[in-house]
Amino acid sequence: MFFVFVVGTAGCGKSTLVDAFASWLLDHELDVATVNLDPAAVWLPYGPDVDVRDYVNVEDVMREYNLGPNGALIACADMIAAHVERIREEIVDLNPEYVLVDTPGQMELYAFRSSGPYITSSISGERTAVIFLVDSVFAERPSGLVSSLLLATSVNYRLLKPQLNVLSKADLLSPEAEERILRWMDNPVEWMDALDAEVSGLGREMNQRLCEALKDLNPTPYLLPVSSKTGKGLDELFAELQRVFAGGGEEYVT
Ligand SMILES: Nc1nc2c(ncn2[C@@H]2O[C@H](COP(=O)(O)OP(=O)(O)OP(=O)(O)O)[C@@H](O)[C@H]2O)c(=O)[nH]1
Ligand SMILES: [Mg+2]
Repeated sequence: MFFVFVVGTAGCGKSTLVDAFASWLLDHELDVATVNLDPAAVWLPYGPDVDVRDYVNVEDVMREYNLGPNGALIACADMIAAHVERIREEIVDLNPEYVLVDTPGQMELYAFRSSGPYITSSISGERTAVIFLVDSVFAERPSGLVSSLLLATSVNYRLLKPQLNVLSKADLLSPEAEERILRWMDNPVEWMDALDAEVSGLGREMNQRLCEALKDLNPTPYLLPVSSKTGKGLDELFAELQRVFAGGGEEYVT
């Protein structure tokens, strides 16, 4: 079994990608199971084969413990950890080739609390990859790309799995904007120039240092443009995941 965890900021397109990529795998006659780890999901574009809401319901937790929405989500994250064995059994019983895992919208709850990395390592197997979605809306600005890649790096640091960074909702970008973002990734000097034009003063100095830190951490950064709406990039996403699973994953650690 190959496990793929889809992670990213609220509304960046995680659930839609799980839906689109599951359909892509099925169209290519590959067996796939979808797992929803978001206890607060009201509606999902796919019917999850394994669903954390069968174990933990955020509204029940709010009522039972008199918690607000964020407090309840924190409690849910910890409660899910208590059910990981059963969730893992459900997945193993299905025995698919690919397991696509949709993670909670509140990325910091998933990645930064101790339960998220614990859940990830408990339900996944040896062949596990993380897809981190960088929302196109943020990446269009040079400083937005810096902060998105810093987030990608902190998720990588927390989960410690081979990670593939994806530019999501690529259909919303003009061809010129997409090219520009990919050029910034390849050419830090051009990225720094764009940062200088965008921000002044303290922000400028910080941008430069952060940009350099990102380059130090990953001298060959990679960002794959994908659209779940048009299907653009899904072939490449599969090919890149194959490379990660084949053991060439080190290069994707951001
Ligand atoms: N144009 C376009 N819209 C997209 C794409 N992927 C997702 N969206 C839209 O973005 C919005 C959020 O998508 P979701 O898949 O729910 O995002 P999410 O990351 O699962 O959201 P949360 O779980 O709430 O954090 C929806 O309106 C989607 O239709 C895409 O590739 N292109
Ligand atoms: Mg979602």
